[in-house]
Amino acid sequence: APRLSDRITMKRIDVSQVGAQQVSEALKRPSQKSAEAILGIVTPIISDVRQNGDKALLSYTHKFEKATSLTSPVLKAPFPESLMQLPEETIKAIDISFENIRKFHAAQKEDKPLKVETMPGVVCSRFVRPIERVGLYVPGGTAVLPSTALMLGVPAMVAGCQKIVLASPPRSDGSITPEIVYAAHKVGAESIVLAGGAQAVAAMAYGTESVTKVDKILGPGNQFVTAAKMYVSNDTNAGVSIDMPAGPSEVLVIADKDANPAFVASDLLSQAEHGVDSQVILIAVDLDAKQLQAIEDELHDQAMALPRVDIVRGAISHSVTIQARDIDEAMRISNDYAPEHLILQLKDAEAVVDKVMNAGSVFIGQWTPESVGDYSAGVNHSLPTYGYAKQYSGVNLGSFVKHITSSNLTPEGLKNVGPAVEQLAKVEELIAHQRAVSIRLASLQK
Ligand code: HSO
Ligand code: ZN
Repeated sequence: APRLSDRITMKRIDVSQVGAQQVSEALKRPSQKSAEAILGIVTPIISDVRQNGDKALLSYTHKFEKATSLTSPVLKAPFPESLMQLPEETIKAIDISFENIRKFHAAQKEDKPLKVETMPGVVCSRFVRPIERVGLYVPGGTAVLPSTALMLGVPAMVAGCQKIVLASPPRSDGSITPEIVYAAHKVGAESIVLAGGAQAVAAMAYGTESVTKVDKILGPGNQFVTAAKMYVSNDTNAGVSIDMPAGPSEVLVIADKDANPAFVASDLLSQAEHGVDSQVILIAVDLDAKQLQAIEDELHDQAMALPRVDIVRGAISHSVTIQARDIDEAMRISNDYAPEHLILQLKDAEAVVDKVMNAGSVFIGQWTPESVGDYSAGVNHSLPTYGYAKQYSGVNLGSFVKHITSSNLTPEGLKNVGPAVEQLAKVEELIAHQRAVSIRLASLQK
């Protein structure tokens, strides 16, 4: 166990002194429990909720959340005013954040369908429709996260999803944080499922007597929630999809000589305080020993003053400072790591954005801490972790819609494209396909 006085410091690696192998070794994410072990735990819970509905769901909430007084697992809208009593400043903060998130996600709307005439008389188009019912998982655990309710709920509202179901584990007295109820109210959620973990995911995937079955489940969560989301999305009986695989949160800060050591340290710590499994990476571009020391001193001093210093210690123990020679080297390492959050504390940060290939969300320049994006700037904070920024986008308006395509041909269009279809159908020996064209072309000949 760490002593209170133990220095909070990240290990250092100098790229010019070690091989590429060692750099990537140092950037390994903290390993996760094996998928099978977790699945072994969540599978019986999922089956139980699927078979026994509300009764099973409630019993898990009694057991895991200790909320033994809870008698109904669902709160239906309209939510009573008494459940969203909040200080004026909190309401104001939620309202401002709500509005910025709404603006940014509304701007992601495609205002008119895409339409292309691929050949004369052959018109292809693509249009958007909202996913009808969505389930938004808002984690409980060591911190209450009303911001996550906004990050998931606002785009669902903007997309026009008809049923927004929010799930979050209740407190041990069976109640739900008023901030979350207020956020649910603002986004027009139809209900709040008072449950967490695999049981909440199962309830939304299959539906119960009182929980609405949804078409897609989104939101971060611990390994049990993630495993349950993976499980139900693979079960064709559920007919449900998910946003993305989720792992512990992480940040990568790239700082040069221009960066303010106190700012850099504060950004590293705001990620480190999320959880002992969080990872924070600093890439120091051409900093000398004195500058590195200044950041490390700040990190220690600021960390010691934090209420969550014990969590910070855990996170920092598997975090690292990498000394790079120049921006290009730093960006190569960053793109390879594919951070959930990338903070550029660089002299000309904006010019470096072009070099970003893999990242969930980028924070540009010294006046842009990650916290602004976590809460209020307007960008989404539900982002790909664990290297999945290589192939996934963060939650956005597109996460709540599907695209439908259509084709529309005139007789001329069928004459133009028909022969190609007939020939390919012949090659595939699918004669009904061929006939569907030839029968029409023949009728045009008459
Ligand atoms: N940084 C977290 C989001 C969050 N921060 C919520 C504060 N509250 C993961 O992106
Ligand atoms: Zn955060």
